[in-house]
Amino acid sequence: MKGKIAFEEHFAIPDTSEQAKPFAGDSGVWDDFTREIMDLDEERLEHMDNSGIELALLSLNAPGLQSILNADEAMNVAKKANDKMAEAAQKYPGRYGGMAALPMHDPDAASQELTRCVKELGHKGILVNGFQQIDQPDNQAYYDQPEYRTFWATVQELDVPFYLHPRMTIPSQARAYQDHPWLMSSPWGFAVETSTHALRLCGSGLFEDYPNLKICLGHLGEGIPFGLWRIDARMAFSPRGYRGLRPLGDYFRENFHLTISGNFNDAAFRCTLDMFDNDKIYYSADYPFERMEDASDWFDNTQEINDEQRQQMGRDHAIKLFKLDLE
Ligand code: GRE
Ligand code: ZN
Repeated sequence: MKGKIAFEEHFAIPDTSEQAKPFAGDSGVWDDFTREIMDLDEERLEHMDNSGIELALLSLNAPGLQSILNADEAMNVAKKANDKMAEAAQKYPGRYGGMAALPMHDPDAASQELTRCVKELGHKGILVNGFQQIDQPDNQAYYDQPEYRTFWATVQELDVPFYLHPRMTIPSQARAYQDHPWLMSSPWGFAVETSTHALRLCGSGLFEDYPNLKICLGHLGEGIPFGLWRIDARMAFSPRGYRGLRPLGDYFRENFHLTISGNFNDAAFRCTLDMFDNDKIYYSADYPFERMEDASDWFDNTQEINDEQRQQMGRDHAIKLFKLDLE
């Protein structure tokens, strides 16, 4: 399928490129990987062409700004990353757009940079890499915390989607992963960390206060569609501390949007299609952690959807979600 739109497509700037090193493994792939994640020119565009991606909304690699302890330093890197995305969008019109990188230490500063990104740079959404570490490595902020309500007010007002992207649990919290570093990152820990954060948002009353927020999750919803029935069933018995007014599944179904990034599997896709509004499921790849060609080979051919649905998920509904000036 041609004309696809993808929006979990990562890049790095020199300030963040070293962060992904542990994920590249011990072999010689690190040099290739660095080249791929830094590149916003011919090589990336060639992969996009080969896999039928017309437009990629770029985002900073994980953990990005969220592991930079100092607020000023993180803002400095944010501005460079956000400017870089705008530059790429200008250099290759119609091929790139931006998902704002935001330091989340201070909700007001985050709102200000977001406003600059949307109004001045033309970014289409936000991508934040999970919880924010602030000042001390062990100080983690989750965005259901009350101090973030002013930030969410800005997001709702600007009406841009917020992509909650994975990052790893920090070492002091990772006893369950001890002696199993492989378990901590993208094979498993990413989904545990990110789904927990997403469920915190659902259970905090956030979507009662801001019912028009649009939260995106990758990887077919980080496992939540599979667990959704059981979550609501069990919460009938133990809803301790739950601050939603309606069942959690209502918020998840109404306020969330899911991409197929990095989860190119018919069985998982069937579950997501069954559990979730098909108008809020979208294409994305997760380059360079996944091959765009792999994402497209699967998405373009899976028999779980027909070609009309493919067109909607691959393109039309993303145009609507991001209010893109495209047909
Ligand atoms: C990803 O997006 O899938 C990812 C990162 C950073 C490290 C590993 C990884 O963004 O898989
Ligand atoms: Zn990703």
